[in-house]
Amino acid sequence: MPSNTAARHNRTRQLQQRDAAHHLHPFTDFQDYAAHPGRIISRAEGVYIEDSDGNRILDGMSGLWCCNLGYSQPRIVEAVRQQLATLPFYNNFFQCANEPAVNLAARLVDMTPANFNRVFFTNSGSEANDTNLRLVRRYWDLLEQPQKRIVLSRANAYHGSTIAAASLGGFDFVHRQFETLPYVHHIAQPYWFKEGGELSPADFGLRAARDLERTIDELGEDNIAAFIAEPIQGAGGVIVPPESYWPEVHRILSERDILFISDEVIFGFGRSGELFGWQSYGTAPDLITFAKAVTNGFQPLGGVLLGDRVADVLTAAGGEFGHGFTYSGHPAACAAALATLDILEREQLVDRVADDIGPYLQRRWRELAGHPIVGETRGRGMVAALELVRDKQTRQRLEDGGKAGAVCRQFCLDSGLVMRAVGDAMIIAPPLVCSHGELDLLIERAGRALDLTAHHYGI
Ligand code: PXG
Repeated sequence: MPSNTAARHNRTRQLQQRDAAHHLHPFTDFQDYAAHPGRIISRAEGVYIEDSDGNRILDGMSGLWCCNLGYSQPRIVEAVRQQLATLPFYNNFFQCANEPAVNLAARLVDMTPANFNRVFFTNSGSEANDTNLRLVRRYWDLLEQPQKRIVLSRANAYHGSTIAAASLGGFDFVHRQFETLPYVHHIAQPYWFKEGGELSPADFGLRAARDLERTIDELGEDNIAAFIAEPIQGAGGVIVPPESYWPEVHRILSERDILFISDEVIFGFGRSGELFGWQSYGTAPDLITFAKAVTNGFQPLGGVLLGDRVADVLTAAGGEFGHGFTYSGHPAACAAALATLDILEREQLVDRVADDIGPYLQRRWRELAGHPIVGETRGRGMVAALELVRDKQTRQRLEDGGKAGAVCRQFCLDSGLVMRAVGDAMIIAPPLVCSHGELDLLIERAGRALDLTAHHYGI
């Protein structure tokens, strides 16, 4: 082993030991992590990450669904640098504002459909969803309908990790670890492959949508404040709903006086081929949650875009809105967002997803459906998923307990690809700037990982 390589390995081992000894990681089994130390990511370039041992890995997950423009964006870096040199921080409380926050608010409003004219900034998607609950509650109080308190969400949703956002989320194992908010109720999710049984996708989509109607009727429209949903569930496994689902939800909501929150933390800023995912499905949200790709993941920033229906009530009323964060509208984060949106627009990346790279990914991804252990492929724009099975007809899994996903994920990494496993669903959300050649490589490496997984299970 050459000595610089040996030195690098030593350094990696040192970091791994320190990491295991002192650093508690999100959504991680602490006991398991101590026994199986993580990979230290040291650098990134284009659509590749590089670990401390020098392995270059194609990042099929855009960081964590956020580096939509890839890792090499010097204009964003320069915008942040300049902002830190000019005004590294000032708050937006007590009759103050800073220039990047003002400009970003106006910019977001300009980009969004005409009935969205106000923004509230946070540092993350979780805080943005907490903010949504505060906005919704205040809205109904100001309209003197204080009995409208229940918020509906869906099983297997992900809306973040604060107490409020995790209550909105629909992961049972998470709910068992804390006391959830009593006024959040969950309805069915539109996950046809897992729960559709003998129903056609179209019939199952209608059934899942009508669980919303049934629940509203059961709990009483007068008691329900809002419904929150992701256009396509992301962390839940890229659950692309059957085409029948959203039109039916839209009908149900439009016949009732209930606010609709579209959680666009993953789909906002182009991933579906529209600026927001709800635009791909023709729904009409009153509130939009955003985060992640708004800064290309380079700075923490999230927020809520308020439709006029809510904003007009809140801004017409007197009385302080008792909510906000030290870093709401942080100048460096807002500067990063402004630079990100410049690139998104200048390079017409939303159109590129709709017309070129999105269709290309979907076409190539569907080729994997022919693989012996793939039960379904699905996707839209720049997200896609496949289901690992032993038997395509019966949808029998390779192994009980959703463990095959983790096996396949390891083979992906060994093949130089970051692909995420959600149980036995393998999911990708590559950068919107990927070339055709980079997507070809992604498909080739995913195919290799599938071959190795099949071999592992004796198929
Ligand atoms: N809403 C949605 C739809 C999300 O996907 C959040 C809210 C929370 O955002 P913050 O910025 O507070 O993390 C998210 C975050 C995964 C994974 O494993 C997904 C997210 C976060 C961490 C892991 O796919 N999404």
